[in-house]
Amino acid sequence: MTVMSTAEPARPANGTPPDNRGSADHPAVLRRMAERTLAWTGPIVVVAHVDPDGDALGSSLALARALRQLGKRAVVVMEPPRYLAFLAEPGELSPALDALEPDTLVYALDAGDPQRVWGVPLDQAAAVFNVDHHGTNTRFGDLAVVEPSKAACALLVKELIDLLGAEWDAAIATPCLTGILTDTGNFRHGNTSREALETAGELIDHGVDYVALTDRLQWRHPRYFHLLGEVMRTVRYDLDGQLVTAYVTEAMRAEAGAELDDSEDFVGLIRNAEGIKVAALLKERAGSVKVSVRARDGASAQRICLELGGGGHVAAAGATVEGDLEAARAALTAATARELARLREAAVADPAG
Ligand SMILES: [Mn+2]
Repeated sequence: MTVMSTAEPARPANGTPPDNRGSADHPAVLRRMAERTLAWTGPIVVVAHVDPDGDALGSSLALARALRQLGKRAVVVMEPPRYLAFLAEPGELSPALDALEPDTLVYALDAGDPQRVWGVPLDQAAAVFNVDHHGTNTRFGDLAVVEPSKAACALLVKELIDLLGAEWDAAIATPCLTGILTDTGNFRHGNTSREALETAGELIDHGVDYVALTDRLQWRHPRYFHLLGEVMRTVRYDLDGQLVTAYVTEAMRAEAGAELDDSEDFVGLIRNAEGIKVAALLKERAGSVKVSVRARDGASAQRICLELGGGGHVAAAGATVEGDLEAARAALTAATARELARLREAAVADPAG
């Protein structure tokens, strides 16, 4: 959901609208991916973006489990946050790899560019297959399927697993549904589609314990709620109440405990502030600030974050800004002001729209 500010030549320049169109040939490319995967005799490594979320982990686990069922040597390389770790079996996830075995196929899921991919030296891969739903994806890899219209990468993985011919069971369907649930905010965000709901229904038919899954996904560490209290104390409104921000300092996180890495939730909470168009959580990290942005009512989190050197979706995006919290908030506020001005101009140009 969020994107590093690492310089990336293939990324659209600041101010250039990202390409949010899908590739018309996506079913054909997915078929080609499935064919090449079924013929692959070497190891297969499944990875996703840094700071993995439910879609990153869920998509990866579902695909790797399907591949192993088909007799492939497949492993997920990932360190998930604490609240998602229950999805993986003990020992199922590999720590970061310094080197790849010869003839390794790497699946990069839910990751917009090679710098976002966590845990493998991509340049050592015999082939890289890129499956993603971020409009800012650079279309890297030997084969790339990028569909920004998909609510979750897990929806593309669902299609891919069908094409691979794996037999669906609860172990594969549960992480796949997790990706859909978490990227749609439990079917509440604007990306919730008929496809997302229908696919969820299909996955539930494969044996997912839906009530247990949604309940478990919302569990948080007892100390999380103390951190939540601290962060909510920092809530501030700017731009005539249209921008709400809150922040997490390194000191707050240190006090709460290093294993408490669940603060991505907080931006979803302040997004519910009445009257706002843009919500942002600023997370202080050594020398930089990670900014998670949510937008509604036609405002684009993606445009704001592209301006800050990041990327993502229209409704949810992120960036990493160099400097301290105040500098990051100033840059965010300026970018948001420009985005709100763009919206007002668009409304004047097309009052009906
Ligand atoms: Mn995703």
